[in-house]
Amino acid sequence: MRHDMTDALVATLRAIVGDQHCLTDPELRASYETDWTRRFHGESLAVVRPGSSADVGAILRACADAGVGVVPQGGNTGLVGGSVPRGGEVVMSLLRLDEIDEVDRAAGEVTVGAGVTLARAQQTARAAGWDVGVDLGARDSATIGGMVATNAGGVNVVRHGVMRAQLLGFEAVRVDGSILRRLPGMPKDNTGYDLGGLLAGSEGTLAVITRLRLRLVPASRHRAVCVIGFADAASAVAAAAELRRRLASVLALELFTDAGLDLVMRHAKVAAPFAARAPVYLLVEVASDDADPADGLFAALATLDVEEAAVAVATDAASRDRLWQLRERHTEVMNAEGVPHKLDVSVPAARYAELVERSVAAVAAADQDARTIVYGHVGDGNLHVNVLGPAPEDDAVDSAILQLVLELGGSVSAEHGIGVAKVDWLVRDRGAETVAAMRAIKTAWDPAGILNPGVLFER
Ligand code: FAD
Ligand code: 2HG
Ligand code: ZN
Repeated sequence: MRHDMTDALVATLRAIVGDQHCLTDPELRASYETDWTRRFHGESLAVVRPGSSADVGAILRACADAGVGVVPQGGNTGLVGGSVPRGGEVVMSLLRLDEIDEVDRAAGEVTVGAGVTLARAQQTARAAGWDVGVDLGARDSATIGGMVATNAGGVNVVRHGVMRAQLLGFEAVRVDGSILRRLPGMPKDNTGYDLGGLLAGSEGTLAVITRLRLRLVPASRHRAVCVIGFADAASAVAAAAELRRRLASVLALELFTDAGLDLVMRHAKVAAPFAARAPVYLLVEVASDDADPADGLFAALATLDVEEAAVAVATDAASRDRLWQLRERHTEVMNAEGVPHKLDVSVPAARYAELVERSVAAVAAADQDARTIVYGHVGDGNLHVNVLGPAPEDDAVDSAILQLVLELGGSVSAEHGIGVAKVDWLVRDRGAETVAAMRAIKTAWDPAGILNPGVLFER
């Protein structure tokens, strides 16, 4: 594009948001242009920070008129490269849309701006005796808008479902500047197409989400966490299924391996759960309001074939947090080891243990020098295969894992989305007819391809 045209666009953007919220200096743009893993990077024309839905509409209209792409961005904690520019787009940071309404205590609902972080939404909900149904390790930075845009999952899906299931209303701005608003928040509201449900998981390709109405879940007064060591993945998966069947109080079922534990202990300086080491670990959290869920957990553990020396149970908040760190800090320590290739996948429950075992072998066959660490949300069939070693642009190991997942009847994206990382795999996973139907939706909402070009679909 000609310089005078981009200059004119930047001048218009400055007039909309003010100079301090239109960043063109490369140093000021830098943190918006590289993703959390450092695997994805691109330069933007400018970073704009709208302060209202009207600003969002004006920015979208200006960019559409100039034919310049827009990359919506929340906390920039996404792990598939969808929140950073590919080259020459305008990054629209939604962090200033950070208003939170009072919790509607009667309904157990709250309306929040798209830029509100999960941690702030949790604090607000908890102060009113409620909680947010989705929780994840990036809570201090991830925004509710980004979490809806990716249809985030996290650690409590086994009990409360994914982000789409928390959504009772939304406000979003289309590329022509028009505002869609439906915020009253009624659990039963079958009035035409579920456009909020469609925006959940749309990864910034259909509209910019500006406000959200969330259903809240009751806050649980009593909690207990335990970590159990197993000889192999199959035993851990079988125990997870049994605990889920026996205990209505199950809130989280997570899996990690000794290789991951080793890295967490080394980098994060967290102690092992117990003296004996095991190849595979299961973390279980139970929570309830009316009775102490630890009693039920102990009774259920007694029926499992586990060794006492390989079980750690925590009931007070500090010890529970220590056990959680063993699982939650995996993502951070992968980054400390290098620039990881992250494959977020899911398979039917019956194939999960096989995926754990075979993914390590599949990576070794594709690259004998690569290191593979797996962990994930076993209660949801969701595994995170992290590979260290290959260069960021070398995707041989990515292909090996995703091919295996398809063979096992799984999905190439469980909770992080397609982003730019898995664009080539969308059609292999969903088939040409389904992707054509998706493209028809994209074309109807964004005919000129302004919103997040290169994400979900090839440009
Ligand atoms: P961003 O990274 O800024 O954006 C993500 C995508 O959403 C991009 O495509 C972007 O264009 C789009 N987008 C953002 N805001 C908007 C908006 N307002 N309107 C339209 N589109 C928008 N994810 C999980 O699902 N489960 C986990 O357990 C989990 N744990 C994590 C732990 C760590 C330590 C880290 C770093 C990440 C983790 N993630 C997890 C991934 C990430 O936190 C989620 O994908 C989260 O939903 C991204 O939110 P964000 O605000 O950072 O979005
Ligand atoms: C998690 O479950 C996140 O910890 C991040 O989804 C996964 O680090 C990853 O690959
Ligand atoms: Zn996860």
